[in-house]
Amino acid sequence: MKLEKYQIEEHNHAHRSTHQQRIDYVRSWVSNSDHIIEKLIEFQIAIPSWALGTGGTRFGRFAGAGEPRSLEEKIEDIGLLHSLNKSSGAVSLHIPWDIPKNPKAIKALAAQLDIKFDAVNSNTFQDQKGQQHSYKFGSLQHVDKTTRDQAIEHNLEVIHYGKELGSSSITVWLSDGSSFPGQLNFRKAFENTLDGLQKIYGALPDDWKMFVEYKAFEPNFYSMTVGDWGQSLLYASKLGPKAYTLVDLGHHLPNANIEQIVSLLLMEGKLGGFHFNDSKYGDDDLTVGSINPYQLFLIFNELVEGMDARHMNHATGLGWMIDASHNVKDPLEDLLQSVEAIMIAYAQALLIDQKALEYARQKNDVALAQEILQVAYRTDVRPLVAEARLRSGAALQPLELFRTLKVREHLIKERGTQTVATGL
Ligand code: PSV
Ligand code: MN
Ligand code: MN
Repeated sequence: MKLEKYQIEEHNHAHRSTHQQRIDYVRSWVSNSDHIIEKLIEFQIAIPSWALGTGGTRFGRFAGAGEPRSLEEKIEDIGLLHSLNKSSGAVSLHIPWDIPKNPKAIKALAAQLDIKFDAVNSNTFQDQKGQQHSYKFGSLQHVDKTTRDQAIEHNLEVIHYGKELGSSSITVWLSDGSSFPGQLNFRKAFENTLDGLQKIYGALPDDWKMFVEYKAFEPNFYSMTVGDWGQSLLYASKLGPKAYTLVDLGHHLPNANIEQIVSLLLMEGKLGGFHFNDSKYGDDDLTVGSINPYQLFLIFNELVEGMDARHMNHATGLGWMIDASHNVKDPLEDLLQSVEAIMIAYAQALLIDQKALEYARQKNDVALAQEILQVAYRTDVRPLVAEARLRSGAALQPLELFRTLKVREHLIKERGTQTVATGL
């Protein structure tokens, strides 16, 4: 299924006058609204190839209908999202879940839909059919060298696919760790892992980045070999200038101050990018902004301030990716909501009067500092985000249009109820 230009235009026409009233109101008191709208238009968020089907939990998966049956159909789904919001112009692939069997054709299809390839992800957290050595006791940390070599080889293969598609980064997330005290020699596990990462790093093309993703717990419950930003930063620092830390919002212990972590990684020039999602308890992988949108806003405040201080381009300076996938919502509707939540948090952060905030800090005026943040957070910036969509040819209300056009129903007709969707 493909959305036609006239369908978007008709929808926008029907919403035009209400939108005009709303945007005029915001413009009447937000002096830099055009600047914000331009920034929003540039900002693109990569959709994970593993989130286009219903995710599920370790207890089960309730597959939806009309889900993509191939990588081509996943790219087409992202094309649908992108025509609805013009902010989803990238995909992040997970290998071997989504092996591009014909990279040239996949690349051409993506280009046609204006979709770029963000980081490719390796997978040494599951055993694949026919795999010689098991990752039950880890991959890069493994006590057995042949298992470690196999994991390294897999990562090199992922880089190879990435090169063919025009990707320029690899995200390495390891489930390595231990579930019981005594199971692992922490130092040796770290050293083996570093050695493996060094070999992978050595195979990176000059203009590539390596993102080292950390996670506090799960699937291992006693220790994780890349368990927090400290360990990730340690690896990234030892690896070299092309290695960075990747922050997945769901990978922290409860109540962690993620915005502070973001600020310091950025200060060190070691923040590589994000896996956006939301959670109440742990790695819940819920829709971005569905539980704690204030935290997301505070993270974007650090990003805007920190990236401006380092003269970084907001749109291209970091890897902006979603990593959320679950059981109950239509995956495409869910992703539209996630992208919207990110754009809202970004727009709110762009509203912050950073000079006034700094002044309040210098005066130790804590109440004023809080006011400045909350004035921005409590502003309804949705008309700005909608205006950015309007100007880039997308829909004023993407979710509503998705439903009015019965996109899922069309996909079910095309694809039936079969699904090959993967994901954790
Ligand atoms: C692990 O929880 C993770 O966040 C990593 O990014 C994986 O690549 C992804 O989820 C798999 O679903
Ligand atoms: Mn992740
Ligand atoms: Mn995760």
